[in-house]
Amino acid sequence: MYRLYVIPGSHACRSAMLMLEHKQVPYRRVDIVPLLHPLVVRLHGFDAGGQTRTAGGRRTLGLRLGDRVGTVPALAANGQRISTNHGIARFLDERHQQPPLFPADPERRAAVEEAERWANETLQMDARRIAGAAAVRDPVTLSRSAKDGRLGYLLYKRELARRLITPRILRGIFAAGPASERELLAELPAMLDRIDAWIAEGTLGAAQLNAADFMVAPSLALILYRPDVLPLFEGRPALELVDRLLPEPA
Ligand SMILES: N[C@@H](CCC(=O)N[C@@H](CS)C(=O)NCC(=O)O)C(=O)O
Repeated sequence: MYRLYVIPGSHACRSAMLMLEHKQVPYRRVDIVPLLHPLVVRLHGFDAGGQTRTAGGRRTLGLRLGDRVGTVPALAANGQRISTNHGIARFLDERHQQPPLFPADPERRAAVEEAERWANETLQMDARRIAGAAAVRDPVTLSRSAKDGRLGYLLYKRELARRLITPRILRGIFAAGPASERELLAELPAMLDRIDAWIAEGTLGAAQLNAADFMVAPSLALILYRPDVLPLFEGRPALELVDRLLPEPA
């Protein structure tokens, strides 16, 4: 059986979980303690798939280390080791053709790949930094709201660990903080407009979901751990997409 290495509550990891569930491929989820995850996946034979992540245009030491050592999600599949959602999506589509993660029509596939690329390179990091800025500014409130939600608890089960460790990770590795928060929040409506436009043209949120849907929805779900941003989402197709894939727990 496949094994998927994740850290709890990670939006990036939830993308891979959604893709495996879409394919109805049985898998065992292996939770790693956050911060140890680059090392643990490395010891299991993974690398970081050659990515070069940036946060606000910066390659922090943490990002450089992670890109050298390993990232999650990481999929172990009968002796093969597949890193990154980009790799996992393509591996799954090759091995398990139905239902597909990418449209067969080349033009539609290119549109989905463009949305997937933006979700991977821009939205995934911005989502961390938007939620992260709130954690840095007010660790007590965010550690409480991160107790559960669309992605489950975020990173650490214990509130004290969420309060003490999470803001340090977000500030140190992902350069989250007050200066970038203003900028990112100002850009958020335009980001949501972009997603709504993709939904309107059928690239996202169609009857047949695709890899880009599974990349976009978890990042929006992470942003929504901040209740103050909800008014920006209200009435938008982007919110319907998150509600469809990752409903708020009752
Ligand atoms: N964009 C990649 C990267 C995923 C990613 O950045 N994962 C984070 C956890 S949410 C990670 O493993 N970080 C390790 C580090 O930065 O050291 C993907 O979607 O697979």
